Parts: sequence; C-alpha cells; structure tokens
Amino acid sequence: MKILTSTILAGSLAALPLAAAAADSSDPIVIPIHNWSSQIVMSNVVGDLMQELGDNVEYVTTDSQAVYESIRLGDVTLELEVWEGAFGASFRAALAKGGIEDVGDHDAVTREDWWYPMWTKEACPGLPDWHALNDCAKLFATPETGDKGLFLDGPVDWLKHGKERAEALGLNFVVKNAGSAAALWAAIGAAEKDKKPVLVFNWTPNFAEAVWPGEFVEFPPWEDGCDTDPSKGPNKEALYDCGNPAHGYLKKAAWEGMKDKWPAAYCLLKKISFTNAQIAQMAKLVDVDEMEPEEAAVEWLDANRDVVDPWVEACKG
Ligand code: TMO
Repeated sequence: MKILTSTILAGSLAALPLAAAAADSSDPIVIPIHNWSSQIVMSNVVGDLMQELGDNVEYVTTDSQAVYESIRLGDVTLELEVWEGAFGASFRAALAKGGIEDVGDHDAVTREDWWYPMWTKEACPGLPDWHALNDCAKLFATPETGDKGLFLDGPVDWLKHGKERAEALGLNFVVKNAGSAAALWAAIGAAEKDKKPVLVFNWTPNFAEAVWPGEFVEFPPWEDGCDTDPSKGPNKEALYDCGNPAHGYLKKAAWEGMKDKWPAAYCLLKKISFTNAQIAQMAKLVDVDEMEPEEAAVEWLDANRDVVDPWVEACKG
C-alpha cells in the first residue's frame, strides 16, 4: 500500500512540470518602437528571437515617455531600452503605480548629455567643465540666438530639461529641441567642414562616438532627487541643476502579466544583456551603413549568433 501511494505520487509529480510549462500565448507580444536607431534595431533583434521561440510579435511606434504607462496597463508588453537619464523618472513613476516590472540591466553603461566634437575644445579650451560655457557662448551663437550660444537638445519626448538646466545654472544659451535624432547628426556634420564649435545632445552607446571623437560637458554631478528636490545640486532654488547620470543604467522592463502569458519570451527577456559595443553596432548599421532597421537586425543577428543562441536555447519550451 505504501509502495503504491509513493508510485502514484511520483507519477503525478513527474507530470507536474509538463503541466506547468504552458506554452506562450499565441496573442502577439507588443514591442514598442521609438525614435533612435539602437532601440529600433534592438527591438527587431529581440522580436526576431521571440519569433524563433514560436511567439507572435507586433511592433507599435510609441512615445518614449508614455510607453511606461502603456506597459503598466498591458497595452505594450515590454521595453528594451530604459535609459536612466531620459526615462528614469517616467519608469520610476510607473513602477510606483504598479503593473510594470524591472526585468534587469543590460551590461551597457550609459550616458546622455550635452556633448561636443573634439574640435570644439580647441576654440573653448576650458571644456569639459560647464563653467567654461558662458565665456564661450558667442562661439556657439547663430543668427537666431544673437549673443547667446545655441544648444541643440534632443527631440522633446526625451525630456532632457535642457531649458530648465540652462536657467538653473545661469547659462547664456538658447536651448532648441531637434525634431529628430537625424537633425543632431546633421548639425555635427555641418559644423565639421569648418571645424565650427557645436554643442548638441548626444549619448553613449551610440554610433557617433566612432565617427566623431568628442566629450560630454561635465555639469554638477547627478544627485538622486535633482529633478524633484530643489535643495539638490548647486542651485538650492532650482530643479535640473545637475548633469544626467554619468554611469547610467540601461534596463529592460515588462508588463507584469508577461511572465505568465509568454513564459518563454519572458525567460529570453530576462537573459538578454547587450554591451556598449553591441548596441553601438546596432545603431551604426542604420546611421552609418544606412540599412533599414529590419535588415540591420538580421545582419546583426547573423554576426552575433554566439551571443544570442545560448539565451534562445535556454528558453525553448
Ligand atoms: C534616449 N536616448 C538614448 C536617445 O537618449
């Protein structure tokens, strides 16, 4: 009798893992696409891998701040590039409300801030210290900015608070938002011919670092709360008087329901971790080699099967 019971028990236990390892839902995994190249290529790379796992995938173009609310509500399934500088605040706000999950960090270390190509420093040798900016402001002037310098910030949805920062630190600069990432590269390219000083928003990892050696302006270092507590940073009455984090994270995020609805794809998302070099390469295939993002993803995957195959193998149902 005892033997019989344990046999039945062992049999039912053995059957459990099979029952528990439910297949991924056939509903499409919704992957958001934003307005910078590495994110678009990476989203296609990971979407292709999820299809290799048998999943259906759908891409939607979304605002890069509003996406965190969409993930929380389950309308979008995941986000592959949560940059601390640009999206930390929106991500934290969504986490606090619930429904979204931190799925861990990429290996990559990120920075997003005011940046110049190296020839700029010949005209303004006090850089990268931000204190040098005001003495050099006229070097960055354009017909529209008069005596003030021009800082070309990123597109508005990256929420860099450039205007607030210029104000908080008393910078003699006009801050304009670029309409697209391409407008930033065009501004650097136009300045390159005559080695004209130029100050634009840039980030790493990116293709740009291999094309134009350059540096970030060293602003007062980021302190947690610099965007919510005026007492942080050197100006005790203003927010945004700090640089963005100089060693920022790059995270992955998911809707909380993803792990149960698409366990294999979730397993893959957890394992994914790209390096600075891998992400810069994704951007280069589009911004330098002028491939379409979908082709760039296929090309990148072909060259990096050794990186991704162990993740896919480990997550196959
Ligand atoms: C969000 N970005 C990486 C372009 O700064």
